[in-house]
Amino acid sequence: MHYDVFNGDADGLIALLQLRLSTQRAQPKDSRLITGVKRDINLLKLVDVAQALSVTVLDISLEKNAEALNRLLENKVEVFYVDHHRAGDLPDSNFLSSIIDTDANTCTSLLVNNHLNGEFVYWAIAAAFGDNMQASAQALAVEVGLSMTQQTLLQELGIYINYNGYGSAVEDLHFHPADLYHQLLHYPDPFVLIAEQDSIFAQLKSAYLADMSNARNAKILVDTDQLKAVQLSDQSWARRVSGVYGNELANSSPDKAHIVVTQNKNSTYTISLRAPLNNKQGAGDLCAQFPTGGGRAAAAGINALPEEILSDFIDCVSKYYL
Ligand SMILES: [Mn+2]
Repeated sequence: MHYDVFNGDADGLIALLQLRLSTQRAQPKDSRLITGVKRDINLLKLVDVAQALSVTVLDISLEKNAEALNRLLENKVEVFYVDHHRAGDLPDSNFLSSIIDTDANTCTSLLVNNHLNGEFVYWAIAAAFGDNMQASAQALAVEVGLSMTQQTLLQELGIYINYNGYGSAVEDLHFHPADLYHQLLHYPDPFVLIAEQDSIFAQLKSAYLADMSNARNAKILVDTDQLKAVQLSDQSWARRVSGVYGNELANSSPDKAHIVVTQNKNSTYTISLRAPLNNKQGAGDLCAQFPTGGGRAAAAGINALPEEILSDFIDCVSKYYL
């Protein structure tokens, strides 16, 4: 049995899409999918070691999955690992092949695009836009000769697929990422999907627009030259839209850090922190100072910040970016 383990956001999902659209032509791969909401990155431990012959792992931190990875390798399971998050020390094993690059301007789908020599470059561009890698996505789009209109369409597609991955549980999502992946497999060319009436693209677009108009009315906690923090309520729409709303805020004020605070049921907050786009550093380290926090230098989060230390966290962030 082969397992495909992927982050349920645009980057993870489209990384797999590119690989399987490609290998579909050469050798159909009958695989078991393991995925979840974007925040759920402890996925590798869900692989059944006794069943697994090989595993492809996409867009989840190797460091956070090191224990499960070592167990697979010890059991002679072949692992192909592609990612751009903190990796820690790479295990030394003949059963591991990996493409790991933690550069702030690359993402897993762009790494897969290189690996496949650009075979599904339009999908890779959509994924890079979805992961909010504007500059890299635009550069690649220009390189392959896309018009501004085409770029904008791929950007929308990436944003909507990425948006679908956000939620505290898969029940919050419009589509389970595995179902979405299966549906998208019918479209080697994303422009065919985009042009279709009542497509997944159209469905995600209208859902996204409705959630975003709710988010624009969110309560503003802090708004200074360095930092803007907003708070969303404890509802499915808020859990879905928090990440992409954070991207929108970041893009509209590139010199500010942004915090989106979402109320949880158990007196904690889910935190999404974005470093200023013009100073992509520190977010991961800031979040890692708090329990259940972590992430990349440019974008990071805390899954359950106790209510009483929200103001400490906000102080910490605003001092850091002074
Ligand atoms: Mn990613």
